[in-house]
Amino acid sequence: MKKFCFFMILVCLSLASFLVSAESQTCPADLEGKCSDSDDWQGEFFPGIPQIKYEGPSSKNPLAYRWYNAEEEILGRKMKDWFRFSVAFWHTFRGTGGDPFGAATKYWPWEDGTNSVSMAKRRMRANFEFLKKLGVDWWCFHDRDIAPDGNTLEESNKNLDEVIELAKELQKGSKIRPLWGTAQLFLHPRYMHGGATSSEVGVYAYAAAQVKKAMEVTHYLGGENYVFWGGREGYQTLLNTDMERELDHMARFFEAAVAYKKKIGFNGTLLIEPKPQEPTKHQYDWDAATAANFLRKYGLFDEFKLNIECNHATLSGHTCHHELETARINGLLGNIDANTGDAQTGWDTDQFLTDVGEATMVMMSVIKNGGIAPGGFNFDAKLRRESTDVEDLFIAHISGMDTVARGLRNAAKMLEDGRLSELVGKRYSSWNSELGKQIEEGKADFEYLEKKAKEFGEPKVASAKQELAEMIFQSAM
Ligand code: XUL
Ligand code: CO
Repeated sequence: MKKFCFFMILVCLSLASFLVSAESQTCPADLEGKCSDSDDWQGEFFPGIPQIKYEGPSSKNPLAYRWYNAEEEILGRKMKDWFRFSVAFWHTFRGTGGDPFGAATKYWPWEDGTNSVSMAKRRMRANFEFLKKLGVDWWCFHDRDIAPDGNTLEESNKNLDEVIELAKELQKGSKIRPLWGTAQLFLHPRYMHGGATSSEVGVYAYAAAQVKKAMEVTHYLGGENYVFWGGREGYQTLLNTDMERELDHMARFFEAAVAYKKKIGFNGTLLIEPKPQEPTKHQYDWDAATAANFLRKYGLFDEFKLNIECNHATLSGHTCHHELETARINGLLGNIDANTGDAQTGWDTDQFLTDVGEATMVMMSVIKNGGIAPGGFNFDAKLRRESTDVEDLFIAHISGMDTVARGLRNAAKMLEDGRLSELVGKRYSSWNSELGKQIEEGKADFEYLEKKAKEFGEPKVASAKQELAEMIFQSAM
């Protein structure tokens, strides 16, 4: 009986997968499978979608920008240069809508249900059409998103080379380049204990070989940055972990990456992307301050910057604004993975940023930083599981771009208005005194301060004016 039940489950599962693959097609839906014989189909992937244009705030067209006007100058710089928007290949072209409880919900018409090299090439063509229609010049990738893993390192590299050659050809005559590339060191079971921090030396070597290749191809495509996100660089329990040794290994790994970057003449910025946990219980690049301390300890401070992701910020108990400011005041703000989390959900939901207040604070940091080039705004964000139309991919990016564009306009308005910086200046005005100057210049020891305290008597303490600060902030929205 048990055997029969198991057999029936198998039958049902294969029937279900047949139904699923019967739904997927190999070229756009409106061609009704006419291009299904071609391995490397080269038609239009988004036939119903026009070039996305700026139509202004009153437009009701979901396939138009309301706030993002690429060529318009804000604070002396074109909007497109403030943002340097990028599409994340892994979410937009590899996201399936699957979650730990449910199967994939997205069956893009160009997918044939395989992870073949020809499918990878078709996706790459779709990526370039998507970027062009959106008017975005950058995209980001992991090595294994864009090309299938092989049985050996050599085979994986060969697959990658084939897809990279196509990307090189497709970017000809356009400004499209990778904003950054990275190596996927978290999906394959070999990385279950980490890559650079694995307890197995062979895994460390394999991870190094993978990063070496990913850096080479990023450089070959004219990529501007290279990212390290250590999703499995951390621990599940300290009882079985030599944390000091693992952190030393991670530093050696980064040193080798710096040396190799210089050797191949890659001038892109190396970026560490902090995240506190998920998938690992504790990740070593917990937040911006932890990553900065790591870089300082190991003498790597001048070789790296940080890629701040807003949803990672909230997972570490901070706001995105806090993480951006921590990176900025340490001279480490290099790139933004522009997304947001869900206040009720509590994990890395990677949603498109749609909160104008949050976006305004993000842009306050970016303006103070003088921009983030050669970094940019990478939409490390995905459609919700229930959004399944091809046009949703466009709508989501347009909405995310418009949100930060509104943020930029608001932040600029606030700067020109001047009341907020006046409030902050006033709050610290006691520090403009002679004593304040002496302290800030390191010329006031404890004995001198005690003398001053006695001289002044009980100090006056002024209001922090938090509500007024919020009122001014609101009036710029
Ligand atoms: C995971 C995450 C990654 C990195 C690149 O949370 O953000 O996709 O951005 O590896
Ligand atoms: Co990210």
